[in-house]
Parts: sequence; C-alpha cells; structure tokens
Amino acid sequence: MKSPSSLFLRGHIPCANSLLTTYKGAPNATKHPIFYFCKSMQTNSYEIANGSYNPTVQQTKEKSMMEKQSKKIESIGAFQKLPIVMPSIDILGSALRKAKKISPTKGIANIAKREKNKGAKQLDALMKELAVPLRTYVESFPDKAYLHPYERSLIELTLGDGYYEKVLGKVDTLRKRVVSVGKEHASLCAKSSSKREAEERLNGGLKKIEEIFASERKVVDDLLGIAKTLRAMPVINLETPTLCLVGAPNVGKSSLVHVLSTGKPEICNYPFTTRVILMGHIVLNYQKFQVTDTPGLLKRQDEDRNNLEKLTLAVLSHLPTAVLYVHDLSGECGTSPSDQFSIYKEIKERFSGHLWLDVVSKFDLLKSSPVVYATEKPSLTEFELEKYRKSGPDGAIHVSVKTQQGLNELKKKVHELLSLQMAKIKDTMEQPTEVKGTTQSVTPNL
Ligand SMILES: Nc1nc2c(ncn2[C@@H]2O[C@H](COP(=O)(O)OP(=O)(O)OP(=O)(O)O)[C@@H](O)[C@H]2O)c(=O)[nH]1
Ligand SMILES: [Mg+2]
Repeated sequence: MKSPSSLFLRGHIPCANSLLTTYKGAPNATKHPIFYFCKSMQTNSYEIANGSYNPTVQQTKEKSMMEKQSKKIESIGAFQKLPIVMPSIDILGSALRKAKKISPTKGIANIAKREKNKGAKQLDALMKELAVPLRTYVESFPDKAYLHPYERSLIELTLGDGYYEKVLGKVDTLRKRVVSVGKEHASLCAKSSSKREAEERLNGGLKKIEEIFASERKVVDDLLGIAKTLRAMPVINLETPTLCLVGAPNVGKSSLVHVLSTGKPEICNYPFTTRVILMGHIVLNYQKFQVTDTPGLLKRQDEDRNNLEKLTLAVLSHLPTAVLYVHDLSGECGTSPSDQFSIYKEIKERFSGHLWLDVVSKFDLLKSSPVVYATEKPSLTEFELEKYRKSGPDGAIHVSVKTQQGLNELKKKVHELLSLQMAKIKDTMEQPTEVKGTTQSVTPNL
C-alpha cells in the first residue's frame, strides 16, 4: 500500500514565522525555545504503514537543546514572555475548518484509496491543529522551579498553591488524549476497505476528536485566565532602585506613595485577590526610581498570615528593595502603637539587610499625650515602647499628607536612600558573573 507518508505534518504549524524569531537583545541572539519545539514537531513525522501509525523520527537533538534552554534560571519578567493563549472555542473552530479543507494527495486514481487518503489526512490534521497549540503552551509556560523566587511567590499567592501546575498538567493530558484518539482514527480510516467505509470512519473520527477536545476544553480557558492574571502582575526592574512601603494596614502607605510618585497616571493598579498592589515610579532630581506599595502587616505568626501579608513578605524576601516603614501613632489606623512596635521589631530584625527609613505618618493627628489602647497589656509599657509611642523609632521623619509637613525632608531622605541603593546595585553588578547570578535569582537581599 502506498503510504500517505509525512505529508500529513506539513503546513500545520500555526504562526510558524512568528515563532521562529530570536530573542531581541539576547547576547548571541539565542533562539526562542519554541523555535526548537517547532523544529522538533516538523522533523517528527508519522507514517501510516499497514494500518498502523508510526513516528518516523524519535527524539531530536533540537528537543534536548530546547529542554536545556527551558531549564535556564529566569530573571524577573517571565510573565511578560508567556504565550498568547487562544480561547478553546477558537482553537477548535479553526482546527475543524483547516482539517476539512485538506484534499487527498494528487494522482490517486482509485476512488476508495483517494477517500482513505483524504480521511486519514483530515483526521491527522485535526489532531495536530489541536495538539500543537496545547503543546506550545505546555512548553512555553515556565516551570515554577526555574522562576525567580518573587515570581514563584506571586504564582502561589495569586493562583493558589498547586493550581498553576494542575492546569498545565491537565492541558498536557488533553493533548495526549487528542493525539492518541487522532492517531487511532487516522490509522483506522487508512485501513478502510471501501469509499463508504472511509467516509464513515472519517466522520466518526472527526466527531470523536472534537468530542474529546470539547469535553475538556475548559482547562485551556483556565490557562488563558492564568496567563492574563500573571501578565498583569507588577513588573520590577532589578537594576532600578526600588522603594517598598511597609507597615500595618491603614497607616497611610498608599497616601505616601501618591505624594512621592510622579502622580496618579504613573501608578498602576494591579488586582491581587480582592485588593490591589500598587506599583509606580518616583522621579527625584531627574532620576527615576520604582516604588511599590504593599498590603499591611498584622501582629501574628507567619502561618496565620493571609496571602496579602505573605505577598509583602515575599517582596521583602526576594527583591532588593529599600524599605520605607510607615508608623501611625495617631490611634486612627486600627492597630495599636504597641502592636505596630512588635510588628516593626520583628520585620526590622528579619530584613536587617535592607536599606531602611522610618516615617511617622498623620502628624497632624498626633496628640500631645501618646496613644495607649485600652486592650494593651501593662507589661508592654516599657521605656522603649514609651519612646516609640511618642515619636516612633529613632531617626523617624514625621510627616503629614494633610498639612504637607515633613514631605520635603522625606523626599530628600528617600532620594539619599535610593542613591545608596543604586550604589549597592552597581556593586552587585560589578561582581563576577557567578556571584551576580546567585544574588539576583536566589538571595537578592542587599
Ligand atoms: N489626617 C490624616 N490622614 C491621613 C494621612 N495620611 C493618610 N491619611 C488617611 O489614612 C487613611 C489610610 O490611608 P492609606 O494611605 O489608604 O493607608 P494604607 O496604609 O495604604 O492602608 P492599607 O492599604 O489598607 O494598608 C486614609 O483615610 C487617608 O486619607 C495624614 O497625613 N493625615
Ligand atoms: Mg494601601
């Protein structure tokens, strides 16, 4: 029997041109991993011989290169490189349209043989039109283990632990099912004994593949949702000094971000569960810096913290930010000064490697006698705490967004802090490559 041969695979790689591009700005114009994937798909052809469906090329050199590339440790920015995931309904519609347009190989005079050839080719095309995008997604979404720890935390905290891997795993399972059922039906159609049987097997096969895809296509839409969420995450440039505002909830962090940053248009809102993370830029003395506003921290054990608090800790743990710690001693924010003091001491000790500046907010509301909550335990009224209640930690700047008091001094100090941060970043960058890589991706605390 004349084999329909590797013709089946030609012309079914979507967007081949756009995928065969090189990374812009990469040192040696390294080819994108998808390039190797497409090449491997093109070189892995199948033959229908004696009714069975056999791969003609096994694992290629390109595939192992692709695997090697995908294991490279990422710097921050992986979410912006995520592939565009098509809605599942569009993948299915486009695959069916393309498959049904496939004609039999030219020159087959026998009607039954021509129908068998057409049927096998159409079934094969449908299988590949569905499987190739799924495979591209599975290959192009990075393995969490190779991401920057900050991005890994974002995945866990925004999507829920394990959800990312679960959805990718399901997409791959769907791909495997489509391939297996597609091969089975293409092979069956190629073995038909008459034109009519070939037609029936073609229609039955198309229906079966469509059913399999349709029954599980929701996982592709879940992946689309993941891509959208992750792409909307704040992007931090590790080479630009960053100021991170930290403190208990409601102490005035966001108000200070608004004052310090170049204005609302430069601050973007990024959804984070039901709240938002603010990322923006500050321009001080013509220099541009980054600023991040984090969710408030409460006085409690790490295991009791919600995801918003965990995000704050992730920023401090994994990003080389300078800290602007905000204290509200006015009694307005809902966290007592003594609780704020406990949180502050813990965080300061834990992240002692960060450059640090303390600010006491809402100075216009500060009372002459320090605020003491009725619920506070007498044992906490020690000297250090008394001092804290009156004026905050040593060296703290007192500001009010309402009256503008202290804001110029704050801007000056923030500029000094970020200039120091810039010097630290330069130092890190001038270190030998191995040390730099480790610092950026594993222990970025400066
Ligand atoms: N009187 C006065 N009120 C202020 C000042 N700064 C902030 N506020 C008010 O304090 C409240 C909380 O301010 P935010 O800036 O939202 O505080 P936050 O720390 O970002 O709050 P969370 O995001 O919930 O942690 C708001 O009602 C502000 O208007 C200030 O200097 N004086
Ligand atoms: Mg806020």
